[in-house]
Amino acid sequence: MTGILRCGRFRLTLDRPLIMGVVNVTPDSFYDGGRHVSTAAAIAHARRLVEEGADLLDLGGESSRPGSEAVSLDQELARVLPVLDGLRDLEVPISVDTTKPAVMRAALAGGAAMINDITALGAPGALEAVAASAAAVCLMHMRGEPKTMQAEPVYADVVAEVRDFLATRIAACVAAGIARERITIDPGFGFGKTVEHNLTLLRGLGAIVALGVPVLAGWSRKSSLGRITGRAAEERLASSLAAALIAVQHGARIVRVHDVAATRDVLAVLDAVQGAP
Ligand code: 9MG
Repeated sequence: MTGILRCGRFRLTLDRPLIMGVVNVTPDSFYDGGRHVSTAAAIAHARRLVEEGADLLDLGGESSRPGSEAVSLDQELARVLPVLDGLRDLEVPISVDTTKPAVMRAALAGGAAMINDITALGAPGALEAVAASAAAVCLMHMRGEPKTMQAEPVYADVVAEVRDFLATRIAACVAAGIARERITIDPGFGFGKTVEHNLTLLRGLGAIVALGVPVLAGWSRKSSLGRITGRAAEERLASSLAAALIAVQHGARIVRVHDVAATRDVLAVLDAVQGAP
C-alpha cells in the first residue's frame, strides 16, 4: 500500500491512522444536522475539530442519511463554498463530500484538497473534474441511493461485491489520470447494507485493504450502532469509538468521525499498545 495520500498541496503520511472530522452544513443530517447550518457556526465547528486533532475535514452540503432527499446544485453550492472560503487558512486538507461534478469543480477551485463521493465518481463528468485537479478522492461503495438504499439490500457475497466494485472504480480513476497515490476507498458502511452486511464487511475489511490503496471507514453515530446498542444517535459515542478502533485494527487508515477528541484518545491508546516492546 502507498504510504502517502496526495491531496492538492498536502501530502498525508499514512504511517498512523488519520482522523477525518465531519462538518455537515445541512439542516437534516442524522447526527449534527441543524447544529452547523450557519456559515459562521460551521467554520467555528471545523476549527474546533482541527484543534481537537483532526488530520483532515470532510465538509458536506447534502445529507446522505437514509431516506434523505437530494438538494439542488445552487443550494449545495450556497452551503459549502462560504464555509470552504472561511477555512482557507487551515493547515489541514479539506475534503468536500459531494456527488455533483459542478460542486466538485467549484470546491476544487475554492481550495478543496479532496473530493469524497459516495457514488465513487459515478456521475458523468465526475472523473474528469477530479482528474483535472491535484486533489485526492474517496471512492465509496453504495447500493442504490440514499432515499431508498435501506429497502432490503441483497448481496450474494457482500465483501466480494464491494471489493470488485471498488477495484473497478480505482481502475477507472487511474485510466482517467488520477494517480493511485490520490485515491482512498471506502466500503460505505450503512449505505445500502443491513447491520449484518456492515459487520461482515468490517470482519472482511482485509479484502478491501488488499486492493492496495488506503481504506477510509465511517461508522460514526450510524444507525447500525443504534440497532446493536439500542441507543439514539446522541448516545452512540462509545459504540462509534469501538467501531472506529475495530476498523483501524482491520486495516483502515482513515476514520471519518464526528467525535475527534475522543477518537484521538482511542487511537493514542492503540498506538501505545502497538509501540510497546
Ligand atoms: C458522506 N458520508 C457519510 N457517511 C460516510 C462514510 O461512511 N464514508 C464516506 N466516505 N462518506 C460518508
